[in-house]
Amino acid sequence: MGPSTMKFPDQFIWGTASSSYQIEGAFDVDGRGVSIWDTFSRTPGKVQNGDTGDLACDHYNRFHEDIALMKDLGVSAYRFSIAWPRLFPNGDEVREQRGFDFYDRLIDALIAADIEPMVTLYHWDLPQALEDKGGWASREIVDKFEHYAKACVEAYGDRVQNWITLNEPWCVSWLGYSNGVHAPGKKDFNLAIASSHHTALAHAAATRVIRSYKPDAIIGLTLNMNNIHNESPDDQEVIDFIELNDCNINRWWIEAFTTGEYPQPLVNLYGDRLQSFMMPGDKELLKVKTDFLGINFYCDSFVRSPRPEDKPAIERGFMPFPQRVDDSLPKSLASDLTAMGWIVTPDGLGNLVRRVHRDWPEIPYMVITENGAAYDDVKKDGKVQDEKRTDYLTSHLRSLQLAVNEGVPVKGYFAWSLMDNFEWAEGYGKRFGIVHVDYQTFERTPKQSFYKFKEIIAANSAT
Ligand code: PNW
Repeated sequence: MGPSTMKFPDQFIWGTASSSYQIEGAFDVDGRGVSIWDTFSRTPGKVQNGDTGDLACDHYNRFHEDIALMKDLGVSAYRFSIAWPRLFPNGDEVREQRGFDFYDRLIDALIAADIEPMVTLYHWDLPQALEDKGGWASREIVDKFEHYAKACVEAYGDRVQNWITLNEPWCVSWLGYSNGVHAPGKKDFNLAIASSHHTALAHAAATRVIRSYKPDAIIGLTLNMNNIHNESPDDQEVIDFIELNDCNINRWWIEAFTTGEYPQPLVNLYGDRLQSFMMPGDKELLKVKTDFLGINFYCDSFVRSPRPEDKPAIERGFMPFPQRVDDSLPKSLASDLTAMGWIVTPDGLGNLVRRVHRDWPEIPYMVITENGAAYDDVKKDGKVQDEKRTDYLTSHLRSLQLAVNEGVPVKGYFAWSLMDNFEWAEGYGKRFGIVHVDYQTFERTPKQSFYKFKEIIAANSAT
């Protein structure tokens, strides 16, 4: 069987993924409130080139065209997120009906195109008014999120079966509140610990409220995960460091919803700082039946005996992620980086889903909710020959397919991303799309990787 005829199970879900702030634009349309990314991107020095999501891909006005692209691609599902500030501009209980109506139109158009909507409730665009009250570092957020989740399931639950509560709570907590490279740009270890706890509680609360309104809903949590390799296996410091970071990135939210408890090494490290945010009964609140785990996979990490400049991060129990290019990387990997400076480790995807299945057999199944790569594409004669992205996608799919064939329960794969978009702190300079976007004209041009992905999907679709 050749690479283009990789065989996945007949029911396998093929999709593409996006998020509201990264593609919608229309920042001041139909009563949308201000989000933390509006504020952050307007703060000088926070986003490359001073880019903002004001216009982004203008998906708000062009979603029919984008659905037509997905139709051509042949996907059976689309993962997108709802912008909380469109529905509740001030983060309180005052609804903006025009915001609700937008997602009604989007969902109806997807269903009419026979594309299953998979809704992420939170992909980082928190109403600024809620950040002003402490955001994810304040426990109040849990009730606010539950209220928002309830409004969403009431509005869309008749048509949307698949729900993801939060996208990458690790990034929300550690990039947003500890190292400050993402909105709201805070740099406070304690706030990140608080956010790690409140996002876990919020997942559980939202899951319960969605299920109470829609008992047959399929509800998951999406985490960014990776395999962390030890390049200095004899160094106890490295062994400990990797364990802490595995707890921080991979285990924290999974163990919260499967057991109601956090990994012991981090409970020990955080000590009273964590206990001050915990309340009696939290164990029962954290544990919640979760139908699937969404995994966003970009690359593995490699660690070796730390250099002096890594020490401060290590003392905070926090590893730079994904691993920077430095002398810890095996040479063969360091030579072939994506435009993000990230390494390419296709075997990691198969190994990661094997690990999740082995360590948490109680998780019913996984979905790869993001996987992809940024490269400096060149558009020439109306074409984008993105060889490297094409190789990235096919090699990761091959790795995934081996694991699936061994019986590891993975039910779907969503490429990140349908189109080039606002890549957070990197602005528009980093392109992850399988469709090229011209930010002057908003013209969409499918890249070579789009046609390759289309071929793989077609070869795997029951006829
Ligand atoms: C994910 N990091 O984010 C997000 O879910 C997407 O919105 C994003 O566009 C995509 O990956 C590509 O970056 C991450 O620096 C962003 O550690 C940054 C990091 C990890 C994940």
